[in-house]
Amino acid sequence: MGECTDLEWAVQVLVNNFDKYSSRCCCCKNPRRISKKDFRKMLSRELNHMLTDTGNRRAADKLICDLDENKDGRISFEEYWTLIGGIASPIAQIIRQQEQSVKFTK
Ligand SMILES: [Ca+2]
Repeated sequence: MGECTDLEWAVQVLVNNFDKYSSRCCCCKNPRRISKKDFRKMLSRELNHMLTDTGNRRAADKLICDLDENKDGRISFEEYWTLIGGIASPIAQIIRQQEQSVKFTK
């Protein structure tokens, strides 16, 4: 692929991160999903600055439980995307607050 825009790059990073931790079931053709164990690994390795308590197993299990909409015990791409959306919204607020405070101090 040639040069990407920042947004295209960001989406690729998110998709690659999902691929890194997800796997396909060997006996069926189901789409890739992240197991609970690998999801905990992903939280503690990739999101330890933005989510608190990522090392806390009980907090991680609760998050998995909340995200696992179809209750199959694994995180699908759609369920993973819900997590990303959930993180993006408070981060966007923080960025806007910072922009506001920069405007006021100028
Ligand atoms: Ca699921």
